[in-house]
Amino acid sequence: ALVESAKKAAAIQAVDEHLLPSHRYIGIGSGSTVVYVVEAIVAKGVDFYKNMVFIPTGSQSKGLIRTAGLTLANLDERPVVNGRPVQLDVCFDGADEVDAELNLIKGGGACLFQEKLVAIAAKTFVAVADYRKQSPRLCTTWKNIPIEVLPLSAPDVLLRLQALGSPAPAVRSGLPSKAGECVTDNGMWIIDAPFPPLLLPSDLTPEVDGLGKGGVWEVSKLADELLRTPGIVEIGLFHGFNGTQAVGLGREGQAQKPV
Ligand code: DER
Repeated sequence: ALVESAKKAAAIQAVDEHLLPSHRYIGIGSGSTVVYVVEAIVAKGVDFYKNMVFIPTGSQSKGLIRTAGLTLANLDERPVVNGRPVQLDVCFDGADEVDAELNLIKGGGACLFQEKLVAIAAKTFVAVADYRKQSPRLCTTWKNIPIEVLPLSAPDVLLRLQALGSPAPAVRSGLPSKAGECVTDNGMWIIDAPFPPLLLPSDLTPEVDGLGKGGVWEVSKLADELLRTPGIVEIGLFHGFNGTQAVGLGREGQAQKPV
C-alpha cells in the first residue's frame, strides 16, 4: 500500500509539475507507475488534454492510452516540419533504478527499446519512480542491466557480456506466462546482465578508470561498449539525457525533487 501510494503521489506530482496545457505531443512509458500518470492526466479533464496526442512505448502503453480515451499516435506518425519529425514536449516513464546523476536502469518490463526511442524524441524526460528506485549507483538495488538482443545473436552476446565482466548474464524467460524466452514488442529477446555497481564520472581516479577492470565500469563507458556489440539492439541504461527530471516519494512521505 505504501509503495502504491508512493507511485501514485509521484505520478500526480510529475503531471502537475511537467505537463503544461500548451503541450501537444506526450510520450507515455511502460510499467505499473505510468498507469498512475495516465490516471492523473485523465483526472485533469478533457478540456485539458483534448488537443494532446499521446505516443506509446509498446503494447501495454498503447493499451493504456486507448483505454483512457486519449488520442493515440505512433512514433512514426508525428508530423515532419522542415524535414524533422516534431519533438515530443514531454515523456513520462518509470524506472527500475535512478542514480545520483539521474542515470536510469530501465527494462524491467522488457519495453526499453521503444521507451528509449520515445525518450530521446522528447524535450524533457520525466522518470516517475517511488522511493525504492533511488540508489547511489546503478546495479546496486536493480542488479541487472536489461539488454534487447536479436535472438540469433544471443549465444555470442552472452559470451561478450561475460568477457566484459558480467558474472552471469542470462536470456530472460517468458515464464510463468509463456514457455521459452520473453519476446519483446519488437520480436527480440532480453538478456539480463548483472554488473557490479556502475561508477559515476566523479568516482574515477588515475587508478580507477571505469573501463571494466574486474567488471567495474563507469556508466557511459559501459553503455558505449555495449552499444558497439553486434546483436545488441538497445540497452536499459538511460544516461546523459539533458532535461531529465525524476519525481519520487521519499520515505518521509514528502514528494522529493530529483535525486
Ligand atoms: O520496463 C520499464 O522500463 C518500466 O518503465 C520499468 O522500468 C518501471 O516499471 P514500474 O513502474 O512497474 O516499476
